[in-house]
Amino acid sequence: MANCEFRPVSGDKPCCRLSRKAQLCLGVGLLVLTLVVVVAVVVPRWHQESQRSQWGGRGTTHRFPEIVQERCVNYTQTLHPEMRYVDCQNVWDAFKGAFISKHPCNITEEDYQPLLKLGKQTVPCNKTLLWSRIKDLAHQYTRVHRDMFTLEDTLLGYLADDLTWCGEFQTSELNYRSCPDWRKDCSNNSVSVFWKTVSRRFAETACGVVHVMLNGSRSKIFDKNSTFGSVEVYSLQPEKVHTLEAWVMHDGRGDSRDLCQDPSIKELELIISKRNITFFCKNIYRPAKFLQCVKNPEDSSCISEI
Ligand code: NGD
Repeated sequence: MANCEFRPVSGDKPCCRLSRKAQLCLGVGLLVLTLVVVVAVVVPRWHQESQRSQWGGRGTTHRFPEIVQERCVNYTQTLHPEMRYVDCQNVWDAFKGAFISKHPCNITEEDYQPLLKLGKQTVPCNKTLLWSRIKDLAHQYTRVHRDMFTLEDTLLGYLADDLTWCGEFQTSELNYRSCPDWRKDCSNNSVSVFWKTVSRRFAETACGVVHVMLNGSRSKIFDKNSTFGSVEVYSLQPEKVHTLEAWVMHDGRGDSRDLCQDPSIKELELIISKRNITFFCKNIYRPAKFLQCVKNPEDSSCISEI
């Protein structure tokens, strides 16, 4: 290697210009330094970033912490002031604590127990509405029929509905780039385990007649692999729930088939009867009319609707 002595060029004032050799040495030195910085700082960061974006699902919803806290305040102060006692800071801490720093594919129902404790809520008997594959219509229904509750009309369901969240193993960060997809990556991810846990508790605490809205336009009207079919159906307590009434919603195009005779509905009936719960099924042929009649039950055209 060149002998790097910093000598002024002859004839020039000392210290003002460097010899060619010294310039070369300085250049090589700077290059080496840059390389060291790239290897030591940039490469690990890049590796971390690429690790972060490894999942096949959408990343954490933008402003997730703020949205959850805002929703908590809105729910407990405005929508359900009887829950004013809930401390939303504690709720957020418990929510975060369930998944932050943990491997996003290794979340357990146990992790959400502190949050469940803070979000305890009683739904009156006969007022629980479950749904499967027909969320919007179920929500339109409870928006009109305000004494009925879907899971998303309770605090915990309300906090999380339509949001995505996940953390990163051994860091306190949220992953905004990607989260595990429950089909492609893993089922024990923060979102799926949350819904499984809160759905189980929601069904376990139901009493009287429980209703479920099902989508008559789907090939499997009742799907035993859905959350309703795999969690909620088995969490209803026969000591408290005497009847499950299914509403099979038609697509509103005058389809007059009796979808209560569908083989998947028969399968549901069998599971429910075996659990000592009575099963009823109703076709709702015109969902739009049905909603109108929920709004104006006195209307003469509504006598035959549910
Ligand atoms: O692991 C999963 C899963 N993770 C996310 N989702 C999952 N569905 C599974 N079957 N298994 C998503 O849940 C799925 O992509 C849908 O966007 C959403 C609801 O699933 P859907 O329409 O198939 O209906 P499910 O029967 O699975 O669930 C509806 C019932 C309803 O009575 C609520 O009380 O279960 C409760 N819930 C479960 C999951 C999600 C609500 C939600 C929700 N609000 O997003």
